[in-house]
Amino acid sequence: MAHRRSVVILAPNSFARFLGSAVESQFQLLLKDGVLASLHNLDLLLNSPLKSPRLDNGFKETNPMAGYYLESFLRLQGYEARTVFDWSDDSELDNALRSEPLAIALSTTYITDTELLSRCLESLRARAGSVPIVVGGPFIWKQKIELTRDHSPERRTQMARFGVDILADCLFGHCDRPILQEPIYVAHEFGEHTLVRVLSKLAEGRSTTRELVDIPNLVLALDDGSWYVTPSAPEPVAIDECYTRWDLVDDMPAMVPIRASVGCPYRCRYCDFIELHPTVIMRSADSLASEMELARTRGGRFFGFIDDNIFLSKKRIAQITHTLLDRELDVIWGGFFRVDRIDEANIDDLAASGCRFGLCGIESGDDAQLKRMNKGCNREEARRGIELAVAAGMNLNLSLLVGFPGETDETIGSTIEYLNSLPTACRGFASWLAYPFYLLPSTGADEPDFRKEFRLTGRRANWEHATMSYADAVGRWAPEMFRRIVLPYHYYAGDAPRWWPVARREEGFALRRRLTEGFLDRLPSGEIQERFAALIRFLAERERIEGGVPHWNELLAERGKQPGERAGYGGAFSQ
Ligand code: B12
Ligand code: SF4
Repeated sequence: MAHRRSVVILAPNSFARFLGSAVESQFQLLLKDGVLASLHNLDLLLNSPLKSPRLDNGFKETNPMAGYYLESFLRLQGYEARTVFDWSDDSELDNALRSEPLAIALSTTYITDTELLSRCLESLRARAGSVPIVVGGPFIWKQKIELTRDHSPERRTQMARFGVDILADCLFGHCDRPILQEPIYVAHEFGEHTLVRVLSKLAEGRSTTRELVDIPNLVLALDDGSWYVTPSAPEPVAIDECYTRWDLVDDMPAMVPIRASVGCPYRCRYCDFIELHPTVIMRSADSLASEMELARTRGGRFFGFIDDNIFLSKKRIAQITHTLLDRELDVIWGGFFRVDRIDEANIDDLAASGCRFGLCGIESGDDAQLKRMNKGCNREEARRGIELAVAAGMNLNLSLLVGFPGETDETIGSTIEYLNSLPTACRGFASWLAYPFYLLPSTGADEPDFRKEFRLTGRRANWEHATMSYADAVGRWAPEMFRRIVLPYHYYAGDAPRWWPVARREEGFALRRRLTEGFLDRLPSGEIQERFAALIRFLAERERIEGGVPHWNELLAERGKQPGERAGYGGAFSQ
């Protein structure tokens, strides 16, 4: 008999158990257990007095905010909610299931396609017996957007000309897999209030499609394999009041996720963030400060903003930084932002308010490409922001979009030349990451007129246009860029220890790069060892290696998991 008020939220921080590693991480050197070989981690392994120091695995293991938010939200509604973030094996899930939950709420914040969803559901069902599974979050919301926008016969015929089978591409198109037809899908921009309505029905023992159809915002499978979409209705979400109640969650994360706004006013052609939250809503300064103060009472000081773009305008930057400074919150923060919004007038406030890292979509160093992407800035505007930010001590991850329509060897050449002209010897540093273009439904690039102009066919990781294909972008151009760009490849949040002098950091990057290239070039083990030893001698305190440098395969993962060998799955796209 299920416990009537218990709910398990499954909000995984990684799907490595189903997917392996992503294509954009093909140049990242790995330690033995798959953890990133950041300089910070190597330094800890070599020099820490602890036997097993806690290593940092960067953003890939960042618990999604949805897990914390939904846990506190359901607790406020009187449920005994408990979130499972770590799904690297089933132990945490099995523990949570001992509460005999009324339902499992699976979050799709990081679930990006139907194949991954079905693998998750199969694995979950095997552990959960007959407990109802409710699935919600951005992937499900996107499927409904596609269904309502794309599924007219005219649109289907039109898209078929570009090699896109709309029905096969969408979860709510043709679906013949029973496992995908099982769950109760909540399809809404938010969805938490709909979830509560579903839970109260389940608590009354009512779980059939017929018994749920009067709840809005659901998509339910019918016996004949088709889908029943219940009417859409707004949810009473007001972002000033609806924030994570940090006093109600079990565990505080090292980096506290927080939201200052939803939506983005820009219209970059490759981006589908904007489709998720079509209206920009900004949170008030008071509300933001209240949440931060609450998190501070539980020891949270390091905040990761989850906004699509924190820097909505220069006025907004001023509002956020002044709030943090006036309230003397003494925090460290960062997140996705448009670096071209940084200028001489706001950089001092940004640094003083604790802004220390940015995930910045640069996309390209070629102005014609930026124009085709409708990026809304040129390369010199971005350069100014980057230079100011790194000089002020911020670490930036500049992500590139490789292979967007119009891309040629010349445009890639401009990007390489641009990145190589950025400053390196500053207090903060910029690293870069290559995302192959991933053609998403509901983006400007998916539109027929744009497709015609660039002879663009296919979707997701199966595209081709007049001058490039996905396979070229991943197999040829990304490695070429890695070899020619001098900035460090992005090794995630805390790559080099912050207290290192600049020269030491740069030398560490150069030595690790040589080692990475050794793997890419498939050098014999002896030569790998030479490069590894040079890095270790540089990093380790002398007394720690008096007995000699260990063999590379004592510290690093086997060759098959290193750059040049790892097969990656097609990931999403740059910001
Ligand atoms: C911030 C962010 C990140 C940050 C997270 C930092 C942090 N501190 O948490 C970082 C940089 C780590 C990141 C990484 C990635 N991200 Co990201 N990211 C986002 C972003 C901008 C916000 C996510 C967020 O936390 N929102 C706030 C929470 C509260 O909202 P939410 O998750 O949508 O949940 C709400 C509802 O959806 C609902 N809900 C959620 N789950 C459930 C479940 C049920 C049952 C119900 C009823 C409701 C419900 O309740 C919540 C409150 O309303 C979104 C874009 C966006 N605007 O959503 C992309 C997004 C989630 N990312 C995306 C992707 C693809 C990735 C990467 C795979 C990219 C890559 N190739 O590396 C990685 C994956 C990382 C991993 N661990 O596997 C995609 C996912 C696409 C999808 N699901 O279809 C998104 C949606 C962007 C996009 N393309 O549209 N990301
Ligand atoms: S890429 Fe960033 S700036 Fe451009 S529309 Fe998307 S969220 Fe906004």
